[in-house]
Amino acid sequence: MILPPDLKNKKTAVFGLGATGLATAEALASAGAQVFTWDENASAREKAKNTRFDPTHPKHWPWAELQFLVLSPGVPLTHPKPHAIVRKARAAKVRIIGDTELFAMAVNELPARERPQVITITGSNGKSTTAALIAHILRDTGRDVALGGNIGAPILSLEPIEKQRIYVLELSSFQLDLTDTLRANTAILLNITPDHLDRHGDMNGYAAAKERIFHNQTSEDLAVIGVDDVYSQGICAKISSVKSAEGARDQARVCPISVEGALGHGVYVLGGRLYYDFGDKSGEAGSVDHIASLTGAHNWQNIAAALAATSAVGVAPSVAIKAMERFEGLSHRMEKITQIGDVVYVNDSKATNAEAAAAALSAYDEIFWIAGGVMKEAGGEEGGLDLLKPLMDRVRGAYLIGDGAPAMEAALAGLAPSVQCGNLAAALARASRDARQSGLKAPVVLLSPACASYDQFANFEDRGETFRRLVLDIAAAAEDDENPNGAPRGSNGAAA
Ligand code: UMA
Ligand code: ADP
Repeated sequence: MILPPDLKNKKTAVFGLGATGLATAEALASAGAQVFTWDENASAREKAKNTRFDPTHPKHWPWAELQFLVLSPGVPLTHPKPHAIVRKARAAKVRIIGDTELFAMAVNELPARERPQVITITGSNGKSTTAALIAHILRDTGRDVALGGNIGAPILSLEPIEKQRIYVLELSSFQLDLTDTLRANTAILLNITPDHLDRHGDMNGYAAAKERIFHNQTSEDLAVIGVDDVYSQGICAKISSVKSAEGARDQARVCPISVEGALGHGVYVLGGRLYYDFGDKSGEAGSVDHIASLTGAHNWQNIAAALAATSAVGVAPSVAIKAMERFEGLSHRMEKITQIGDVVYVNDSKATNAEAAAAALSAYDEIFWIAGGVMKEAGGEEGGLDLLKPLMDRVRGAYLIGDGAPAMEAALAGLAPSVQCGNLAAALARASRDARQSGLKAPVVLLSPACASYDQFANFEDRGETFRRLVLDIAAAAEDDENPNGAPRGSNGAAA
């Protein structure tokens, strides 16, 4: 656990008792604070009842004495409108922070020589993959690493702060909005494409939240910035120009990354090969198009960022590439579940927006595509479907589910054969049958929804796990068909 600075006998409040809130309440109490908690959901409150965090309605909190209010990232800070608790805290002049800020306070109070290295990662897509990849490379090369943040483990639940430990933190735009003093030794912005616009108002608000990842950096620090989209390019240009215009100003070194063209300075991928130029050293790190867990050009962006970040803590590029070859990948991101006959089944449930689904659709040629759910606002056409239209020549069938199915079917009319299937089980059954009967050489049944999951599932993990279970049922049934008498099988899986 990471303890915030001493809070003995201080009063604090935590709103939201999910993963973040519970870990925060523990950490605050361990730092000596009295903690007032609340959650709007009765079952979340029930879980905390009769513990030392027994929830108290905010109307009974000692607002005049609160040091701060720790807000969970899922609670609206500004849009669609500030949550009532936010308005109440502002009226009472109580500082609103997130768990990331408590981590920052804990690091900032240490003398410079005792501070650990902090690597932060944000972006619309690729954050978890990049964070996990960096943690993997660093562990593979013998470093002590703590990985957490939006990827799942709440920041304050990580291993205590030690100088030699490297903290690799995935940060969402929600978490960035709730920290003011975090300084990353290396901060990474991968990309900015439409997502979470309901929470940030518009693209400018969303990009401004992402840009916060570079706040408080100094000339000793590194800003790694993807330059393949206009919003990230703008941020890169802004940070770089401050540096050149006001040479003396304390500003991070900038390392641009691209998978769309060569760069004079930075890290880029061309034709599946990774190149770097850090000023003091440059060269080719090696080929990256053979790493099975990092398929698709979008993953090259994650690879480039990981190379820049790990180089900054002394890992040689060629060593980093070798370590990447041993990366196993994350579940629900273009994860191959199995192959039945010629048909490959891929779980990309984490593709909750159009950009992520476009990345997956670009990676295969004969696709039986399962998509749909809750469409995201995309600052233009609903759900960002315009982006997907040029990829429909790869789609042999679109099997649509959930709330977004009618709109998706209308948008895809004439571009790909599509059918509304209602739920995932029905969509998978049809996609699987069509793929098997297609006679194509390498058909792929791909779950890459381009939508959020909460109309039919608890979250993207639940959707991905349901897909996995259903696919494995199909595999078992196929095996029974092949081997109806249950004859024993050899150790290689072939019928004995
Ligand atoms: N709650 C309220 N009122 C509200 C909103 C929420 O009372 O208006 C309560 C809920 O009833 C619930 C709790 O707050 O009990 C949930 O809090 P939360 O939504 O902030 O979720 P946590 O469980 O704390 O998880 C958060 C991140 N969730 C969000 O940002 C929505 C997790 O990222 C993260 O892994 C975790 O902290 C640890 O850092 C998830 C996510 O969906 C994976 N992130 C978004 C994304 O990746 O797109 C940003
Ligand atoms: P995040 O944590 O930002 O949501 P993930 O690494 O979990 O990112 O990947 C989410 C989805 O985006 C997956 O469907 C994955 O295939 C796709 N994806 C991963 N990296 C990128 C990238 N750099 N650009 C676009 N899409 C990506």
